Amino acid sequence: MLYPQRNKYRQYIDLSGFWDFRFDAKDEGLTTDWSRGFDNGQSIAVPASWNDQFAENRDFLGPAWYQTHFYLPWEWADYRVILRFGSVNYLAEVWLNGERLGQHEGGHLPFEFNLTSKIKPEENQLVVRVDGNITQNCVPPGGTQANYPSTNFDFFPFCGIQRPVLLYAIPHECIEDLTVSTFIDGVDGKVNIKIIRTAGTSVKVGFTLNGFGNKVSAEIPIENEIAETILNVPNAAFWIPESPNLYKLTVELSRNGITFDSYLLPVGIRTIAVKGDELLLNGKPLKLTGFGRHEDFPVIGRGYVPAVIIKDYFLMKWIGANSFRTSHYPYSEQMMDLADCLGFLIIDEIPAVGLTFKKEYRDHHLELCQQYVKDLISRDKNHPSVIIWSLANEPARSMEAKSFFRQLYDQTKELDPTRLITIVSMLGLGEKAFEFCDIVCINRYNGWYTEQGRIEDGCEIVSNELDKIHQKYPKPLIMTEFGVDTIPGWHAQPPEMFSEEYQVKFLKRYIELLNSKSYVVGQHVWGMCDFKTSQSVIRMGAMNLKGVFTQVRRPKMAAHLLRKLWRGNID
Ligand code: GCB
Repeated sequence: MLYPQRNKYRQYIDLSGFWDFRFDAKDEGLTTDWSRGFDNGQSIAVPASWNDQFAENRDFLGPAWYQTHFYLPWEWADYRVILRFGSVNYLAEVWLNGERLGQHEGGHLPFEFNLTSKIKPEENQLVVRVDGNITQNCVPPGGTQANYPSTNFDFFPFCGIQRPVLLYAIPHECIEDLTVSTFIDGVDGKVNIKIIRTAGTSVKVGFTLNGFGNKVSAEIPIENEIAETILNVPNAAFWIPESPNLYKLTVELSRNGITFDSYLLPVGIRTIAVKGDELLLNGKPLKLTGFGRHEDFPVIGRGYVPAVIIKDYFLMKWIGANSFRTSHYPYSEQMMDLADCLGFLIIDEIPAVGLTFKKEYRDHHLELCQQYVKDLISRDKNHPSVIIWSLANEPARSMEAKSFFRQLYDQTKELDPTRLITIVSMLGLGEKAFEFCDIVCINRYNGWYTEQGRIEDGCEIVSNELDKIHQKYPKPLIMTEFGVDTIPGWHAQPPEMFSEEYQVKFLKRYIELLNSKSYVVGQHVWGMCDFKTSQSVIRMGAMNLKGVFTQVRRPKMAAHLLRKLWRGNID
């Protein structure tokens, strides 16, 4: 799936802004035809979660209705016109001018509708019904814990249209998709490009890779819908976090010397692999420092806010992080683009958090996870920043889990043999999926949920356990979560749970421990920032306070500690 772009042959408009909105507490909208347009709406910002925008209904998860109107730009008359939603959580049903376009299940991934034959030259009305209620049949599953709103995970189930809605135009005959994979041969780079184009008569496709004093081109005729070529880049400038070199790949379709479509893709030449206990980027050992985190900000919820993305990357650079995990769902496409430009490495996770493997839901869960894998790879496959696909966070212990993940793993490998695959588990030795995962990812909270107030005891347990896990699964290991809730400004000496001193001590001891084990190739602190979650007795103010920054991005003492540990004494 290619992201819409603007050039001589392609255009898009962003439908973001204030839309009309109505809660539908009685669920009467479907039977009383709100799909044809509804009255008495209130204004709502799109994109953004609805939960924190109003004084009431924060915990109401739907259904709710959105509507807006738009005109087709007149110069688009001869184009294919597509409507694209970046993310709607959780279930979306869409109508154009009263006609049902379809529905989509699952937040955080894009979906589209072809409007070409449906759109009117005059005003068009777009209506979207969103249901954010998550049952146990959903992925992620809801409704299992005593928290409110009830979930089977620890973040607020924000709902609504959370990322941009775009209307875009492409030529009827066009570049449908591009898949780029890169290899290294000594000092040279090899860029493998697969193109899918609209079926039709023979065309020529031109590939030009430009950058760092190099321009490499190829032109090939294509008869079929799919064609593949390899560009050799002598003395290539490889993509690494310290120098995230991006070449510009231009792909053009032409017939009889006339170009009729073009697409520009940034390309980072890099490889990722594991060998023995090592994680290798371009053949060289790599250690990850960084965070598990959330898309979360006051008022906007899980909505797309460009300024927060910039701020977060700035803070991650400041602190010396080179990586993060998109816990516990795919992040915005703009976040991924910037990671390529700024040199961040990403563990890219599907929204499969808290899987239960209960018999009655398992088949649907697997189907959804397979769809998520397909859609995530289709969306993110061309990002050099993405090095690992994560198929789940903390699945439950179950006899069924291994075969569930084996199927997902095989599907993922087949779709993308160039990246590593993992699941993030709390089961440790008991996680059977580690037998086939490429890399082991573990979350640990000893010294917090267990060994409360006893960091040393917690660390000793973790240390012994890690060695045992590594003996059983001799692969590189990433500690994908470790952290403690910390009230900013709360102090205690000697350190006590919830105090800033306790967070500092906990992170320092864990990092010393992780640094002492050669097979540990990554340390991701949980979490980067405090974030909103459902109400429960263990979540003061309905917040998870394990951030080293507050929700509004102010550093706690621990942020300064991490900066020292990860960047050295720099000032
Ligand atoms: C975990 C989960 C994460 C929670 C965290 C916590 O293991 O993966 O979603 O937020 O623990 O703070 O309890």
